Amino acid sequence: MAGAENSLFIRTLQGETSVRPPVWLMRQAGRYLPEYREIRATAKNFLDFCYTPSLSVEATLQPLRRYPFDAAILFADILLILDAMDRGLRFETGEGPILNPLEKASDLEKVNLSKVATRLSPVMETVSRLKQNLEPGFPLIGFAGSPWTVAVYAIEGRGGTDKKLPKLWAYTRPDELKAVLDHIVLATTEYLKAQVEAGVDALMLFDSWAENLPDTVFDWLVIEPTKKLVANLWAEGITVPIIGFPRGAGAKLPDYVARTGVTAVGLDTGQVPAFVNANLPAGFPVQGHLDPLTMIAGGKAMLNRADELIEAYRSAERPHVFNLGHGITPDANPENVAELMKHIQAMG
Ligand code: 1CP
Repeated sequence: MAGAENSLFIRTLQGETSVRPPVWLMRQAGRYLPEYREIRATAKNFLDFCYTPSLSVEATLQPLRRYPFDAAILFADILLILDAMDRGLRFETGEGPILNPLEKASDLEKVNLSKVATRLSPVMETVSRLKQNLEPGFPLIGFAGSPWTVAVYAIEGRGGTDKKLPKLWAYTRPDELKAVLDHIVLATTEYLKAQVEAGVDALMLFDSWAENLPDTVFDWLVIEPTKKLVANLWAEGITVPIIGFPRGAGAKLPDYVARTGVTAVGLDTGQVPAFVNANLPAGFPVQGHLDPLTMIAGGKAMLNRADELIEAYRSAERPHVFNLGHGITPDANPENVAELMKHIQAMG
């Protein structure tokens, strides 16, 4: 770790509590900021944007110029790993991501895993440039999609779906799906290892599609592959904190925390503080979970719920990284972000 051990963000992930929680927001770089839309318009498409380090560095830094966030997140996307695995990823305007739908696990076998990090080298270049640009000791978060969420995109071949196809694979072709997940675990290990070598101070695993799964399949679709990924990273000597974000895990959260080995857990908008405090081990760090829509609404809806969340974890002496319960939306009001930050900064 490049000197970020003493930052409020990393200390909180390591189990310390503080007067005010550290803050960053999921998707803090992106479309709600006019300066992002401006530089985004200079790139041919979103993939080119992600693979151009000067643009990705600038997108990462933009929100930090406006707001006193306590961490930066690498500007990239969870789907880049599928580009490195030759799934024909493209982003078409107004349509979101499109890929060549995966038909069988062996479609991934031709991928040379040792080349994944080489294919994604522009991302690592962005990381090293960021470490030169950020204040010494300012934490930078690297990330990847969790294996199940990446598999959902690979199998569906597009975004915004109900996960019908990959869930049917779970019921009718479980061995095939397990093989897909294993491939993704290996590729993601290479990718995250390269991000840490390039200088990120913490890792986040986005399991955006962990919601609405029966508990029996949640176990082998979400928990097991995440556990394997975390174990692989440890085996590579990686010691940076790992935040798991099983969005929509609900009552399955304690099991996820007990078995995956993640350092901290991201909570979604619908998670319940009293449930979290009663069911996660004492002192286990959490991150979240203000409704992103309050960043449109602003005012009391935003500030009162922020206070409630902060107080709920403070009174339980639970380390808490303040964040949203999901990504900030493109129609969020940047003035509301400023007001929220002012409010939390005033706590100490
Ligand atoms: O043209 C554009 O500007 C594209 C919009 C966009 C942006 C700004 C996409 C396409 N990705 C991103 C950046 C991004 N994505 C970041 C870095 C920015 C930051 O956090 O500050 C990160 C961490 C992600 C992660 C990501 N991508 C997730 C996990 C988090 C979540 O929101 O659940 C997911 C599911 C994606 C997939 C994705 N990428 C982009 C889109 C439109 C989508 C969603 C597709 C769908 O509807 O399923």
